[in-house]
Order: sequence, then C-alpha cells, then structure tokens
Amino acid sequence: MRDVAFLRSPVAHATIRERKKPAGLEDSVFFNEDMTGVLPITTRSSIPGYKVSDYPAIAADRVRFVGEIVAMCVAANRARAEDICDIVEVQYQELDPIVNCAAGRAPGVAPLHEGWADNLFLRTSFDQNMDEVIAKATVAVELELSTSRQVMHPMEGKGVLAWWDYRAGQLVVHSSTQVPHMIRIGLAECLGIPQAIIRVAAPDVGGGFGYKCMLTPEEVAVAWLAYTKQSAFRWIEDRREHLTAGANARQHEYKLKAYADERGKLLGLEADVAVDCGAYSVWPFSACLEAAQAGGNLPGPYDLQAYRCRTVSVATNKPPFAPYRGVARPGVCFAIELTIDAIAKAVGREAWEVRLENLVVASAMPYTNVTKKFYDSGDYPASLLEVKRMIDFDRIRREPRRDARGRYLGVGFATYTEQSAHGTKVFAQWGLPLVPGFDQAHVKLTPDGALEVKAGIHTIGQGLETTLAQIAHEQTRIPLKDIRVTLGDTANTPFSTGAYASRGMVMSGGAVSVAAEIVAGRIKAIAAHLLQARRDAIRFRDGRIFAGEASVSYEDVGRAWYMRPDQLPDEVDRGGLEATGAYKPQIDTGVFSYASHAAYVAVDSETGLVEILDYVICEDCGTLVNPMIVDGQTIGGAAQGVGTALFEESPYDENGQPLASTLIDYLLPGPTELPRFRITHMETPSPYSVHGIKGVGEGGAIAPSAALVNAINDALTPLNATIRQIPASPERILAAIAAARSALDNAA
Ligand code: MCN
Ligand code: SMO
Repeated sequence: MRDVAFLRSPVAHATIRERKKPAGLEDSVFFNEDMTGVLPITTRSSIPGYKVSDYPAIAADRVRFVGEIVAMCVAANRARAEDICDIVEVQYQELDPIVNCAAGRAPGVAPLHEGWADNLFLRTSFDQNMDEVIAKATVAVELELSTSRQVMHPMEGKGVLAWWDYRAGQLVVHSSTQVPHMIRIGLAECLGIPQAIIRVAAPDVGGGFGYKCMLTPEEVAVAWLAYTKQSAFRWIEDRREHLTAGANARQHEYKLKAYADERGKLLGLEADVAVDCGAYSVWPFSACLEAAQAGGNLPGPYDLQAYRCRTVSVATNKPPFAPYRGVARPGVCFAIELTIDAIAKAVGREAWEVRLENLVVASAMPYTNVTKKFYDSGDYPASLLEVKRMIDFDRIRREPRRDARGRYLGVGFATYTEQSAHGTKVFAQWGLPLVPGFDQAHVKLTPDGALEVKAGIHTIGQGLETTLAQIAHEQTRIPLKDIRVTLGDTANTPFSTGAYASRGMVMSGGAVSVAAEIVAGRIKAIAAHLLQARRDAIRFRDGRIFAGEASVSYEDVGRAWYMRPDQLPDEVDRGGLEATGAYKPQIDTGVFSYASHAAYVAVDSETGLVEILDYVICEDCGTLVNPMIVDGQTIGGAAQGVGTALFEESPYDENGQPLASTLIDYLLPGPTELPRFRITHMETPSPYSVHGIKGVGEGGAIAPSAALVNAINDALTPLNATIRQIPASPERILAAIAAARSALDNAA
C-alpha cells in the first residue's frame, strides 16, 4: 500500500498557468489531465434558477479556494509523498478573490464559474400575507445578525483507503463516511464504472457531524488511483487540511424585521438571509441546503401567520460548505430567538412570557406552519416552562444582577423545533439528485438461535449498534447479547442513503422493526409446530419461546428450519428465517422533535469572559429508545453548540487566506469550558412514525448560541450593550460594551 498526499492551492483564486512534475517522479504525481474520463463532482438541482458548479477532484486550469487540490502525490509513506508535493512546480496567475457575501452579491461582480449570470448558486423567496400585517403592527424591531464560519472537527478526521480486490474483481473503498451506499453511487458516476464493481465498506467511524455525508474529491482521486493502478492507496486527512480545506459550515448573515402587537404577539417577520457557501456545490446536497433550511425553518416553533423571506446562496473563494450538525438551524434559531428577546424588550415584558405568547400550543397539534412545515406532535410551551423552573428563573430575578466579583448575571432562553428524518417529499422539493425513499434492513435468525441485523446506514458514534439491536429485541425478544448488528458495507447490507438529517433511529429503526417483525412471525410459526400449539398461543418470554408452560429455545427453531426441515411440514413458514424490511413514515415530511434550553451566565465586563453557571435542557424526541444515548447525543450536541456560541471561528483575510489553520487559532471548547448540562426528557410519541420515535442526533447543537447570547444580553442590560454576532468572544463582548458606552457619552 502506498500513501497519498495532496498538493493544495496556496492562493484563493487563480488560473493555473503552468505545472510541472519533478524529473524522475512522473509516475508519482497526478494532475487533472491524468485522470482521463473522470467527471467532476457535479450536483444538479431541478430548482429553477439553481446554478451548477463543476468540482473536479484535482483542479484543471483554475483554483477557487486555498486548499483546493492541485496535484496528487504518491510514495511509500506520507512524509515522502509530502516531500514530492514540495517539488511540484505550479505557476498561478492570481485573480481577485471574493471573500464575503457582500462582495459576492455586489452588482457587476465577476462570477466564480463560467456561464453564470451572477455569482449566486441560488435565490429563494417566501411571501405570505406580509402586507396586511405591516399596517396593523404596533411594534417593529430590526436586527442584523451574523454567525461565523466553522469547521467540524470530528475526533477522527476524514480518511480513505482503496484497493483492488482481485478475487472479487472489485474496487474496495474504505472511507470514513456516514453514507457508504451514496459514496458508491457517486464514485461510479465520477469514475464512469458500474456500481457492481465498487464496494464501499466504511470502518468504525470516529465522528462525522455532517462532514462525512458527501462525496469528496479525495475519495474520487484515491479510488481512481486504486482502480487504474489495481493496487492499494490511502490518504489520511491531517488537522491542517481539516481546518483549511474542506469542513466549512455555518456562516450566515441575517437582516430581520419583526412586527408584533403591544403584548409581543408576533404578527409578521421579514428576513433577508445570505449564506457564504464557498466555491462549489457538494454532492449530493448542493451548496443550497443551508439556505433551503434557513428559509423554511426561520419561523421556528412559533405561531406566525405572515412571513417574507429572501435567501441568497453566495459563491465565495472559500472551501465548499458541508452540512454540520443542525444544518442551518443553529443560525436560524439564533436569529429568531434573538428577535423574540428584542420584541420582549420593546414591549417591556420578560422574554419567556413573549415566547409563551407565541409558541404553537399542544391543542393546535398537528400544526402546519407558514412555510408548510407539518409539526406532528408535542407540547412546546411545557418544555419552556420546564426549563424556566429548572433554571430557577424566579430566584435569579429576585437576586442581585451582579455577583460578588462584580460580574454581570443573566438568563436566556431558546426553543426550537427540529425536523428529523426528512423524507422523500422534502428532498424532492429541494430538487436534489439523490432523494431518500424507503430505508431497508435485513434480519436473520442464525441456526444457533442468534439474530443478525444488517442495515445500510452507518454508525458514526451515535449508538445505532445498540439501538437497532434494541428494536430487533423489541420484536423478537431475543436477548440483546445474541443480536449482532452490521452496518455500512455495501457488499453486506441492503441499501440506505445513510446517516444524516437525524434519520437513523426513525428510518433504519423502522426498517429493522419491519424486518424483525416478519422474522418474529416466522419464528412463532415454527415454534408453534415444535410445541404442537396454536400460533396465537405462542409467547416470547425470558429469552425462550412458550406455549403455556412448554417451551423451546430460539436455537431449537433455528436448527429445525435450517438443519432438520425433514421434521417440519412443508407449509410451515415458507419465507424462512430471514427477511428484508423497508420503511418510511406514513408522512414523509419528517417528524418534529423540539426542546427548550435555558442558560445562566456571568459576564466579566473587564475581560469579556463568559462563565456558564448553569445550563438546562428539556427535550422531546418522541419515544426514547435508549435514554442514556439520547442524553449523550444531547450533551455532545450542546457542547458543540457552546463552541459555536462562544469560541469557534474560521476567519479569512481580504486575500481569502484562512487565518485559523491550527488548533491554537481555532478554539474548541474542552471540559473546562463546558457546563454540567442538566437534562429533562418529555416523551410525546409521534403518531406518524414506528414506535413513535423522532430523531435527536442534531438537536443539542441547535439552541446553545441562542440561549447563551440571550443570557449574555440579559446580563449586559444594565450596560445597554447587545451582542449580535457569534461567537460571543471576549473581543466582541468588550466591543459591544465600548460601543454602548460611547453611544451613552454621545447622547450626553
Ligand atoms: N436515539 C434514541 N431514541 C430516539 C432517537 C434517537 O435512542 N428517539 C439514539 C439512536 O441511537 C440514534 C441516536 O440517538 O442513532 C441519534 O439519533 P438520530 O436522530 O436518529 O440520528 P442518526 O442516527 O441519523 O445520526 C446522525 C445524527 C447527525 S445528522 C449528526 S450530524 C450527528 C449525530 O447524529 N453526528 C454525530 N450525532 C452524532 N454523534 C456522534 N457521537 N458523532 C457524530 O458524528
Ligand atoms: S449534519 Mo448531520 O450529518 O445531518
């Protein structure tokens, strides 16, 4: 096996004038023109006005971000491959870079891609009843908000190892991915070879968070190499590559105007949303998923009747945008929740009261909101009141606003809905090339009475090995220790589009439930014969199968069917002891989880430092399959949310150079920065999914920015300072305090 290192562009925007392989190393260096017949990664969408960008695995004659691959170098080990990168000669003719949304949407700007009329991947708009509202409203508030560019940092970075399996006649690609079956489709399209000769087998993946749910240039390049050379190659991302070349997310800008009555009842919302999408669309989700989610989800958990929203997906000279845990909703929740607090201030009420005034109530469920989202079930106000109780709001308000060290104290709330397990209709509406349908799973009783469960989804740390086994156990009562779950190998599992959009538990859980129920029925039929009992008298109990007091083991059933069919009548279940089940929910627009978060913070006005004194969460993801895992998901997500709120930022300078290229510049929260999250669960089963399950994988990450910044702003009320940008770093907090002081001085 040989190692691959990629030579990456040092400039944000340039044409490549000349490139030269080092003498004697011609066979170890690959340029775009060497990959004959390989297609660029191209994501089409049927949405009117959407513009296509071709993203070649190795740049052809133009580079569009620092970090874009210019050459692939191969050697016996990574160090030598990197040495070869150093002596490849490339001449760049630099072009003006587009480094932010304002520049990218300015009239007359030269578009990043040939044939584009302007520099936007897409514009979208909603307009519902707005004009009627503006006249009626007594209160109007305006806000300008922004969220910073982030990278995702799973503990294990991206990696791909590909080899040619002579025995099977197959290209085998081991990729650290959330979506093995999708990667197989994508690779086949780009390489122009049949899917049947590609096997994608994802290993145990050490975190994905969205970064690993798309086809990457590195996967295409390394797979091409293994296929053409019929040999083994690997590439393992290092942290600098991760920070600068490929895991970008979250950068949004909002201009909002909200209209309300004198009690703070929200009457209408106008929004202009710009997303800094980077240079290319990723496959299969495109560059526009963020804006699609932002426009659709901005109304949040609120009863809002009038809405006008324009979104633009701006092309910039930065790495492409990938979905990141929460996908747009952390930004959207920040935007709407700061708006609610601004309205509360304008009408002189507590923010939680104004939330309560506006939340969709339980008696209105199911509720179709102004952007046609179908909120299936739940009690949003109850979750808000619960976190208010947990954080002990009344005590906080009775006590002084400053602590013994003079720090300012504040409390903030945020409530959100999380569309989970979005189904066929949702993705089809976004016009995407790959729309999820039925998820599938295969379940088999082995001759020794154990259960094999195989699903095409993958596990990236979210515990599906455990929870899918729980579902299979629920149907068959086979002891958990005898259930073995296999995931994420296209040669070994039925098709699933994979793990993303908080869909695993609902979709694969549903498929396992269907398949296991079929197998359970067949187990009963065979057991009934062995026990000479009626089928409806058969019960699963204590790891055995009973008819009255007589019982057989699962192994007896397995052995009878596979090894001694001579002892069974022919009509006893012809289907056998294995089945493939397929599942999608009755309504495939997604089931809506929700949660309220509340944060209590101390802000030091001298240093700008924020300490989280308490943080509470009340969440509802329908039926909890595994409460311990759901706690883990919620805590992990909220930890990342704290990073978004207070620390993480990937800035670019005016030349499009990334300024955070090490973990010294890019601050990740560690245990000392994180509070002890306190969690309460509500459990409202969805009427529309199997076992009433809703997704929860992304939820924790959505609300922390909103809850924490609302808390910071509450703390800073005596100083009249407000934060409108995240992360709320010490610099931004001190700047907000200074701005408030100078405004006061000017007034005086
Ligand atoms: N679960 C449960 N009961 C429920 C719902 C979920 O016990 N009612 C459990 C299940 O084990 C499920 C997990 O919680 O696998 C997450 O639930 P689900 O919402 O179904 O999410 P997925 O399985 O589809 O996982 C993907 C999701 C996403 S989109 C991101 S991003 C994310 C996340 O999960 N990335 C993660 N959680 C992560 N957790 C870890 N450790 N690492 C990541 O990369
Ligand atoms: S960002 Mo999660 O992979 O949908």
